[in-house]
Amino acid sequence: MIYDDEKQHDRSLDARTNEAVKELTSLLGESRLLLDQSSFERFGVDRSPGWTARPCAIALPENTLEVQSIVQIARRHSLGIVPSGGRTGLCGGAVAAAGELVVALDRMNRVMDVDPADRSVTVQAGMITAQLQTLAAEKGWFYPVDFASSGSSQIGGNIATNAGGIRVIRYGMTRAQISGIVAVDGRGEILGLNRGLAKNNTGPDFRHLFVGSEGIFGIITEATVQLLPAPGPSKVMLFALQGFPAILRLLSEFSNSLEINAFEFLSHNALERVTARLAASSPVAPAPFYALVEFEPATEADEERAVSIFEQGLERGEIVDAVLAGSEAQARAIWRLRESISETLSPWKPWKNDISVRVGRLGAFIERASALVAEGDDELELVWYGHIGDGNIHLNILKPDRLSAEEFAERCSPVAKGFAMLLQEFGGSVSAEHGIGLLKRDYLKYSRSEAEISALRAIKGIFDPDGIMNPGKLLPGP
Ligand code: S2G
Ligand code: ZN
Repeated sequence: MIYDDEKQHDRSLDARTNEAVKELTSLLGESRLLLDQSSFERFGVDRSPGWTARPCAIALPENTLEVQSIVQIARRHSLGIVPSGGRTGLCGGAVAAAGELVVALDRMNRVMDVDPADRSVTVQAGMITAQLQTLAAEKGWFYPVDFASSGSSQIGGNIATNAGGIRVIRYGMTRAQISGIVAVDGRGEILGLNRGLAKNNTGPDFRHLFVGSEGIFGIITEATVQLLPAPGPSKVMLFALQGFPAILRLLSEFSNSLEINAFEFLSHNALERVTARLAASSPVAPAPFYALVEFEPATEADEERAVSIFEQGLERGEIVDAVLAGSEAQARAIWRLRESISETLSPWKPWKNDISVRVGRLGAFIERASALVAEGDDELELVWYGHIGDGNIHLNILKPDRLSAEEFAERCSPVAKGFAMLLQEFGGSVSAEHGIGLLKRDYLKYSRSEAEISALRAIKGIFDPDGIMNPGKLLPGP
């Protein structure tokens, strides 16, 4: 049974749905099987703009066995399921717009185990990312994955979308932190994947299939997370730079001589909008671009090295200005300028290009991308920012007030298509960290081959033979 995701079935009137709702209510009780419109609006969407929530019901399970029973009931009644975590996604991956059952993990936020022997914790999927960071810190450990929405995103959703964020350059994406996953697949089978083992060579590791699967194979219910020793003190610098060549040279000099935790960049119009919104002032002189570098100096000499990189760049005329945060508070204030970009831009309902190429190809790619933009629509304002240290650029196109959402999408799609073709040429990704969801399905073919996509369909057919898991997401239409 494949949903025709173009049609908006109103499944709430469908007999099968009513039967399923009855069984789900007796399983969960009325307080955990929600049918009211405000719950639909709260649980039936994510942060991507322009979708209308049309679930048939919201289920709030408390453990893996309940999730298994929910999947069995949904399967019996051919009811689509949308797994829902923190609903911070940006590509419609957690949108229920076609009468699906939303399975929200919000009630599943318990710590199941803490194991000092291998410095790991096992938590339910609904644990908020920031809670996990705090739990790690309380034990003197460290959970390194961090991004602007970590205060509301859930670890299950972070795994399902392989969330990245600001520290990927040193610690990798969510994938690198996960040593075990419990999931219920579309057959209703409970899968215990890798079980937290550091070494397990018993064939292909399905844990890695579920990371980044965006709910199309099943629902992640628990995760075993490998934590790190707490890092040493770090330093934060903000550089004002003349252009991309200066940014890339700075990246190369830092990454070849210092332990970098983060290397971010932003364009001048990003900083201007953020400082206006926060009523804050920039700690550096104005310039076309800025780079935020966080590094962990092992010695005094490391800090001196960072300062000399600045001085040499200043002499070459590539660096306009820089500041080395003199306190924790100043470091946080500099980070706030970077982390506030997304929220600052949201009133303009931006078209978000979240793209990546290998770092060594960034220079050539940016040249071609900038030319593409220059040929484009000069009414559309572009804001460049992101994790350039990982080769990941967030290129947001702001919607002019006078354009409707449809007109804006029409004007953006040539640019988005141009980027997708350019990324294909550069072997890059049309979605570096935000995932595919509903929004980017048509661009998948520019980063995944037909052979891969057909294999992905076949694998989905194994874990989800009836196509009830997050129907219409990630995979382009048949
Ligand atoms: C960032 C946050 C999501 C967005 O700020 O790095 O990934 O809105 C983004 O682009
Ligand atoms: Zn990002």
